[in-house]
Amino acid sequence: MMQLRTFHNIHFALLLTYLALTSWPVFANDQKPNIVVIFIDDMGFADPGCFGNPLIETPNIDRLAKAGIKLTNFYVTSPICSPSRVSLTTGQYHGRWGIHSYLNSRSANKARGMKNYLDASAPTTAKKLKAAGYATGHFGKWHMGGGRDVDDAPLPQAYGFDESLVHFEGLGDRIISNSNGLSKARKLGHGKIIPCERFDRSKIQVDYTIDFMRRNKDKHFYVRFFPNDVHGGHFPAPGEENAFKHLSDNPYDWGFLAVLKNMDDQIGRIIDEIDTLGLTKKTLIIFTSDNGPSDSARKYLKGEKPAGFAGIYRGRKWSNYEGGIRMPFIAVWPGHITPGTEDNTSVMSTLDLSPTFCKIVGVPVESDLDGIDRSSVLFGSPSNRKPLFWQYGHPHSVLKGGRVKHLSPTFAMRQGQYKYMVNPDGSEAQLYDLVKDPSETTNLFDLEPSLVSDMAKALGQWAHDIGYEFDHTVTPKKPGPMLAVVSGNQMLKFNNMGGVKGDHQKLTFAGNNYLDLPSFRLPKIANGRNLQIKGRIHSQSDSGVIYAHGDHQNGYAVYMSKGHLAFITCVNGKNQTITTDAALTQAVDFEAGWNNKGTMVLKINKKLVGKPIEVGVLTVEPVESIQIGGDAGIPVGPYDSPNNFSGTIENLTTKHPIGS
Ligand SMILES: [Ca+2]
Ligand SMILES: [Ca+2]
Repeated sequence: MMQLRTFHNIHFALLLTYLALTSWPVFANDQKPNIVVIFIDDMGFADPGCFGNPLIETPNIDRLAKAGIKLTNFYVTSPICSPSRVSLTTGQYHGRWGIHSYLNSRSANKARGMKNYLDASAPTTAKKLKAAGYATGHFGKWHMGGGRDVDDAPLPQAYGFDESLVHFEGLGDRIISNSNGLSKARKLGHGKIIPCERFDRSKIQVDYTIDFMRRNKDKHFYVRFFPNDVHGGHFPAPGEENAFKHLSDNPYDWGFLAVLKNMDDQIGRIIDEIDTLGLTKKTLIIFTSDNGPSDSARKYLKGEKPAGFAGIYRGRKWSNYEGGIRMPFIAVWPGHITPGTEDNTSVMSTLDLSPTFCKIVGVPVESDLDGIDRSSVLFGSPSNRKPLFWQYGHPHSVLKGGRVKHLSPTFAMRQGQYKYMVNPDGSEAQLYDLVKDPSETTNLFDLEPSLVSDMAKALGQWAHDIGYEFDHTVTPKKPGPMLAVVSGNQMLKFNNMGGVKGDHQKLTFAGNNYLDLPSFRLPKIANGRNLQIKGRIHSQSDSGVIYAHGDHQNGYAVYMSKGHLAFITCVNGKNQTITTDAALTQAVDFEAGWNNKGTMVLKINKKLVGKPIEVGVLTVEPVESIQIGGDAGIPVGPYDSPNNFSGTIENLTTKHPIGS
């Protein structure tokens, strides 16, 4: 990264020098547009009315669609906020900047091998347009560094913005909408802290956006409005959700529709102001979203479903299936972009926005951007694009979709009409024809071996170039039998070894089978993290492992021992065990775990078994993976591997708070 940073510093200096000497405008100076980027937080493909919202229209977003071009093959680079924003901002894959999941606290970022913020030497649209004479502003969610306990992130100004107003996930002037957040923000410093109501955030950000446009109406401006109304939870102004209760029997929809309407109203104020200022024909407006609509395993378990619509697409936020990464996209520029048009074939990415804007404005871009100029697509000439690539998931994050069918492999590639997906160990390889099968239902892996081989090679090369761990020597394999269990608020997918029956609500083990977690999905548990495993077990035999992770050096296991239930933890070769006094005679609820000080507890039917034991904090990660219904490899406890379990485990839930 140091080399990259240095390169950019030098390169940017050269660029500035070059700009001072020359320019090669695509449009004459008086024809260069202002550029307004509206980038929504967690808006699904089918949330805007003009992209198929089944419940309400979004009159102002729909107005943009009527005035411009809609693209239906537009992608972000990640199904989660921070990386998606980094790629939009830089025109480079976020992995080049060490940001693979959402930016969190310092410890959580470190645990996932992530930076705390986007390096200020990164190339940005704002730096280049500012150098070309544009006034630049960013108003809304930032989430490329700063906030929580990160107080040393550069301010938006370091990335080329003259003015900014963000909220808690950023530094500089910011609006904060809860009292706890206010004191934290004040402690963190670096900017003016403005208290506000949650439901007023977008109104205030639009006030700033409008003020910025008014003050800069006689020069060129580049302004970004990044609202986060539709990011869950949804907090409309009191009473506003009542107007939507008749539209849906899903309570989560009510607040969602109310905040969606508010956001649409605020976008309408921006469009109206551009018109009032007489700038409509001089302004390019871009509208899109940073990732698919939110997902939640817990909501589905309760028979509910999260709000927001991905349309026909599979997956939502946290998924590399289309619903997580394919976004609604509109571009408007009267006189240049034909009103009311739609392009259903051209692939475009947020990576392309920076080079596209720069091409239109006539400023050069760095040679190492991943994005390419796609202005011709916006101007009505559909064309093919070179392949796009994605990485999301372990080891940089465990946040995954809320339903089993939303759980995607961690790497993906789109080439033409085909999409190839695979895990870094070659597992779960999938190939889809997105033209014939946009919902990704039919895996063509067996039918197109040479295409799989070519795409696997290209994807492996890309992963290598970015620096991801990826075994590109391994032969890809299509998914074998798998079962998912609930881990935190997500589902975690295990290989089903030997035909375990049931699903995450009730698993039935026959004494000769078990679930095995692919090792690339292993959560981190060492260095003072809480752990909780709970569920309801009905054992059919006196012995058998319910849950095991690691071995007798470092690991833990819950197992049946002579009819008793035992919980063992091994730390650096020393172990402690808690065992029930009596043998189990019927189904019981159990909970085993330890806290961040290394104190372990076992509960049966919510009552403590014996006393908590100080076992100490694991200082190294267990070497072996997790199994449910057995213990593969070297056993954790005093039994022979694999010691398969016989019986049922209901509602098994694990919590590995790994700072995802
Ligand atoms: Ca987001
Ligand atoms: Ca083991």
